[in-house]
Amino acid sequence: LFKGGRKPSPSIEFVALPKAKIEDSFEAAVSEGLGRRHKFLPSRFLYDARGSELFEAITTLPEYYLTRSEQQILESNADGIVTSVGPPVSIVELGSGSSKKTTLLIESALRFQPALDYTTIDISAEFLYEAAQSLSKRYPQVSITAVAAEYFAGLKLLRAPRAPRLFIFLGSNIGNFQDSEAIVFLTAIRTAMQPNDQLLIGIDLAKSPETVFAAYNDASGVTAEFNKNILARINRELGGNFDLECFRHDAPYLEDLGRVEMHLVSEADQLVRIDALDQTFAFRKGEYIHTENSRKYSEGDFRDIVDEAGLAIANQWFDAKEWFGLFTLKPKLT
Ligand code: AVJ
Repeated sequence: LFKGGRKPSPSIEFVALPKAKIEDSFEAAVSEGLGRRHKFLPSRFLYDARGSELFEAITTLPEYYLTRSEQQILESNADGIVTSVGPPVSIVELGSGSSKKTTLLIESALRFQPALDYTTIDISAEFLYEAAQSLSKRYPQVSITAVAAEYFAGLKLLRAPRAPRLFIFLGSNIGNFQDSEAIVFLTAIRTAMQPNDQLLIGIDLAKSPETVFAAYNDASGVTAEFNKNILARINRELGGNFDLECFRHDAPYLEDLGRVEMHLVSEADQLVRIDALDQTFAFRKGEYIHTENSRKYSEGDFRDIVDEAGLAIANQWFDAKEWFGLFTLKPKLT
């Protein structure tokens, strides 16, 4: 492993699930979700190429503290995180890996070893490919495997690692799941883990409601556009005729449930036709589509979820305001 003085040549390997599979599931999810009494669309469909671009814009908003808080923690602690697993270490990221945060970990690994295997799993193929290309240009020592798939399918495609793995799941992306789903998800990762692997996970913590609310209801309206993009996507891909002006972004912080919900509220009684489904959906004024959950965890809630998934907290780090937490998790000894 990593023997000899020769620098490895840059490499990217792409693994993609058949595109039809992803599109079919969008069609099915829209038909099923809009047919419910409480209309619902799974948040993973927010992230097509346009949605991923809008989310990147969200991460730079003054109100959206999550990304900056997490980055601050990584800037101070990347070496400690990486050396708790290696060297040598390999990295498996759930998410596109385009972020500054990923490069902090990659650069840290490369301070301790001459080369690195880095695998990234992301649903948005276009975004994933761009991210992989630019990473490869910047870090020729990194062998990149880019897997365009949903997380569960992607985890099953992983090959045997050449070094202990640091799985990374940043940005409080886990907060999109209900607690029962989070347990299923973490269990799937634990199942893919070997005893010496660890999972680095970022979670957003419960805090003042005003601070949380502002992060999802930004003054410049980028989050509103991000939310509405799912309707635009239905129009683009499934021949829908949603009038985006007739829906309003709303994102209440439901403190007792410990989460923000993103809603698209119908501004009028209206009918929306979706050609690909050959279906028409009726909306009453004030009725909403629930498009996303964003969990704000108490430390106790998070600990319970981790435990249920057969994992244990190895270490934890916080930003100065203790708004956000980074945790390394390891498989529990059974
Ligand atoms: C990417 C799921 C972490 O919940 O904060 C940002 C998505 N939604 N603004 C979050 C999101 C609205 C984000 N996650």
